[in-house]
Amino acid sequence: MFKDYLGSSKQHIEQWLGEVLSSPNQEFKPLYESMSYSLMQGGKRIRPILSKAVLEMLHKDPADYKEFLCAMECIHTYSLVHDDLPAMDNDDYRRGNLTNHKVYGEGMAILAGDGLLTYAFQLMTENKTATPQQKIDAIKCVAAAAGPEGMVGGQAFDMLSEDKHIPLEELKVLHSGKTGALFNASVELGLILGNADTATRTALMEYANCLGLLFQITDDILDVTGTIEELGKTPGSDIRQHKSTYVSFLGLEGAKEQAALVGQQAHDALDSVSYDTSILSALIDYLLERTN
Ligand code: GRG
Repeated sequence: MFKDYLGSSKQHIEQWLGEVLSSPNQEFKPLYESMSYSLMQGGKRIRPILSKAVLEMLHKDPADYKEFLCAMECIHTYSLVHDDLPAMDNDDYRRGNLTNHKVYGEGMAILAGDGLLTYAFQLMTENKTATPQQKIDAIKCVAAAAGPEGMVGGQAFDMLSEDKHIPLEELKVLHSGKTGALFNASVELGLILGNADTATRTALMEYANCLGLLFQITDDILDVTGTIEELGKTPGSDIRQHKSTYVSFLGLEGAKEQAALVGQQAHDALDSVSYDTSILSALIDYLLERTN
């Protein structure tokens, strides 16, 4: 069952995360504690699960590439820690727990985020299975997705659009950076490390694009319907109520229809793939039906 697949994948990833993060000495322990607080605090682990599923589809053992999978989750976690800071969203709670800066202070939270981001790149270089060329390609792909061309760019655009209504086309650009880029990189990592052929790459990158968009539309829907489990927030209390979202453009029902349409496009993209895509296909439906 797909639910079991998700559960066991999450378990593997959390075990690998626990293995790779340990303080080299007593003096740095407080920093590692702050990094570990956010890294080991749950979350869906959807980005490394995506890379894992693509590797498995290509008949690779994901354990051989655990540093890359952990790197994706380190980068995602850093983005959440920094996003929660007073200078950004100023959130007190994440995943039902106090945010990093509320527990460790603002300075340490900034450093924990910096530590997670840079450690991700160190980790990828330390993998023993990938070839040097695969490492270069993978690191370039992840750097481009996380940096100013991708997530950081999208976050900056989001910050500058605060309290503004931007057109739908600009909203798509914003999210393709802020959220979509890491989804794309998660899939691309699997393709690079699994030596996928060109046709498979093209199809799966189309799938990844749809999945990132789908994730964002459902995020906007959940923000309104209030099923995102964030203590300290009531549905719609988020800053996004003053901003353009898929729900503000399309209405709740329209956004749900759009999510279903994009989900179908993701399924269509998998049609031409000659490998077993059942897990990737189930992931689309999981994201469509998610409640957190
Ligand atoms: C600070 C550089 C920088 C970037 C922040 C990720 C992000 C950009 C902001 C988070 C705010 C937000 C709610 C974005 C929308 C989508 C998103 C990334 C949600 C959180 O990801 P999930 O649902 O989180 O995968 P879990 O908790 O499951 O890990």
